[in-house]
Amino acid sequence: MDHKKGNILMQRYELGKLLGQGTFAKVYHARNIKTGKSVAVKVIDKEKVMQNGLIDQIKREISVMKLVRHPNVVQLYEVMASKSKIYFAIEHIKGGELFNKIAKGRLKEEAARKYFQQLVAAVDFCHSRGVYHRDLKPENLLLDEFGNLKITDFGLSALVDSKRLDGLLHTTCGTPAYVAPEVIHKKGYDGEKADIWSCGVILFVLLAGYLPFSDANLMGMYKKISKGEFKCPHWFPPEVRKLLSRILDPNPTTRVTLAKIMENPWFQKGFRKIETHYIPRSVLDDENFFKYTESPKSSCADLKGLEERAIRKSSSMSTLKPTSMNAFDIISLSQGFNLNSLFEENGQAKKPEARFTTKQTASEIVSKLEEVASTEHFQIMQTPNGTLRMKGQKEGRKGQLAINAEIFEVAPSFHMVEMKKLAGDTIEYENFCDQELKPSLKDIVWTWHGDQQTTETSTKHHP
Ligand code: ISQ
Repeated sequence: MDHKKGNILMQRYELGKLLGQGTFAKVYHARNIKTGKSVAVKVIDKEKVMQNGLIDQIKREISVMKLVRHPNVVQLYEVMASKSKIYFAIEHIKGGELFNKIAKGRLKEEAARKYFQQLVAAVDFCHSRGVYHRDLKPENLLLDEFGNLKITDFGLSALVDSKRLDGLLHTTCGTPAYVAPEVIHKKGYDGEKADIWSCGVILFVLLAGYLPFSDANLMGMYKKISKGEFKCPHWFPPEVRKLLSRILDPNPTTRVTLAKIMENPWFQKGFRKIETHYIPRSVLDDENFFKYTESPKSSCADLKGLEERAIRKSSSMSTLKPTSMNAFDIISLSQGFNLNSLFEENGQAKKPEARFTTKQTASEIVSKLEEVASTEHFQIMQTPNGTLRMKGQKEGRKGQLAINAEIFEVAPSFHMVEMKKLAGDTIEYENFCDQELKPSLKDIVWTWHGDQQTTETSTKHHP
């Protein structure tokens, strides 16, 4: 195994015992050599991922885990890759699976409520970020040393799900007991409603010590799930029975929402909403951006100095703040750790957005973009979420071209600018980028990323 040479991974982590094993991944305990900190390292076989057409799902896991930082969600610290493997360094959770607790018997009402509150709060947070788990079950719920719940396997579970649920063929991979009826019926489902259903099954299991939908055979179980046919044991309090009947509603459109669950008096008892301290990149896309100008603390010593920073100054557009990048973002984007070879479809790499790195300050970048916009007859404006929007004045084949430019701070004197087409014709956009934008920006660009030809040309100028 190339990753276990002398048990040292990437000269950074000393690999220890196997913590768990799934179809596509193994999870090891590991120790950061420099800091001594424990992490869990998830090792994914690239070959297997390729063969099974799971590239998109791995990409999803990366982007999903990047978006969610919540005290009840296992955090992804960094991603590494070798020729044949992808490695995720993940927050190490010491208390084991919640599943092991239930295996010893049902929980007391107070304990069940606490886990349910943490589960619902974390799922609600993820949903507010547009992230759905789709495979919530006790095996994916870990406990930390303080007895707090941590949800693991965001994204990866989604891929296992979609593979599993093609009929009854893949049931050996896991149980459908936590899966919503509309997911089983493959009707095309709402991830939010499906997760709510799974939370209901989990609540039942915590309080009962057994599953709400079970049968001697799988078909029987599916039938019960489809009808929402379950019986509460005599010790379930009436409020819980009522709540469960609203959650385990087989009709996703009438199923209760998370907001309503959180308003429920049984749920509310002793519930303290946790303030989230980590500011994921996605938060910068809404009005909350303006609330977060302080550097949030890093939870991982490795990431010190690379964790999110915000800068506040920009000359021409006074409120524009570049989005900060964390170590994970940098690693994902840097050439040395480039996962692009993994992200190929039918041997053809997908064309990513245009990105360039620059040693200019944010205000210099903005000034340059303003200058380019004016010479190329583009209108330029700053959006409320802190990005720049360039809008062509000419009517193209598919309307006016609109481009978004987001500035990320890598280090105080090093920025990355990500350009994305928002509207208009793709060919016109690409022509504009190649023929106008790139030549106009050549004075400030250190290197272009994501476009092989231009990258090669500009790397010649690297210092
Ligand atoms: C973190 N800590 C312990 C075990 C784990 C298993 C899977 C994913 C993350 C983990």
